[in-house]
Amino acid sequence: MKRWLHRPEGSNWGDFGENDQIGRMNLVTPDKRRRAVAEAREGEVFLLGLPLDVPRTPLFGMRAPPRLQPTTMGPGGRPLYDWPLSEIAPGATDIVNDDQVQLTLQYTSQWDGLSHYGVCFDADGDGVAEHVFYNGYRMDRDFVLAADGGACRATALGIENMAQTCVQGRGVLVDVRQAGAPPHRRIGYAELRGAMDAQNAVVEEGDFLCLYTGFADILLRDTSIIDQPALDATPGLDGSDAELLDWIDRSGLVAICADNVMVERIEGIVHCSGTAHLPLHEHCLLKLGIHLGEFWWFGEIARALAERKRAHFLLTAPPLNLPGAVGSPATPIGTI
Ligand code: UVW
Repeated sequence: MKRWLHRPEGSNWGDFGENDQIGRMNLVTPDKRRRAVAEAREGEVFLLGLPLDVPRTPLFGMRAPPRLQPTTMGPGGRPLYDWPLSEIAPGATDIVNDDQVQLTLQYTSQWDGLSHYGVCFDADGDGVAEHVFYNGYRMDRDFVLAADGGACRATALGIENMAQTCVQGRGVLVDVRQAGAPPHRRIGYAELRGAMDAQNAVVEEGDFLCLYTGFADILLRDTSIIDQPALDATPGLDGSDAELLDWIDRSGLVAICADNVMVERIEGIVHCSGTAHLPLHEHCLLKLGIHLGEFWWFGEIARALAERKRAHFLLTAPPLNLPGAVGSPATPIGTI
């Protein structure tokens, strides 16, 4: 079914099929995975995710740390911690703990799914802007939205579509800790290209670009200094740089994963008068179906790759296979 008449300028809607829900992940072919596996030369592994309960920035205060509780059983809601199985199997010696969690899916290391971010755009040409997402999926048709704050879900573009691809490919680490001029540390194409060339980092079709900004290192060291000046001092991609957006399009990269808050830099709350507040989100998630990874951690793998004068590694980073979710925690693994 064709769900749009006009697609946003510069978008690839329809190019992977009218019903496509994984965007650029289509470009991670078996050949690309074999090329990625060849980068696992030593078998050294690195965890590229932060703990899911790491104290984080006050930005997006609605995202709460995980709350763990035991599951319960029976009429009184008896917590199943230190639960002797002799209760159900007389004489048994086993003890069981069983738990559940209230989990904000985008609290720390995470994937933004393609249903996470959309824009107001007149895709059906009736003169009225709809709330649209990648490939023309729409808020009014492709989401269940409970008015009372009850159950919500994406019935298209849910994170389970990404999970089906298994999310394994070649990661390309680019250290941009020194890139971008203060005070705002914006990384446009020139800065990114300079860092890539200096580090022999080559991005080809099907690759996952991993940006090491140093933000997560600060977060792990001392969360009390993660205030606005600290946020300002760490670099982020400049979504207003047309050359950068054009390169992202032409490169064939499938995802951008960063260790900072939003991948891109924003200057607090600004009035945009008819344009997107998050232009890199718009370009990647909405127009091109490029997933964004945020709050990852590259400290150790970056050191190991730099020692070896390498930039490429095998990345394995599936999201939760949670149907209907718009994002997911990530526990990415890098193998060198
Ligand atoms: C928003 O887009 C609001 O958040 P995130 O940085 O998680 O994508």
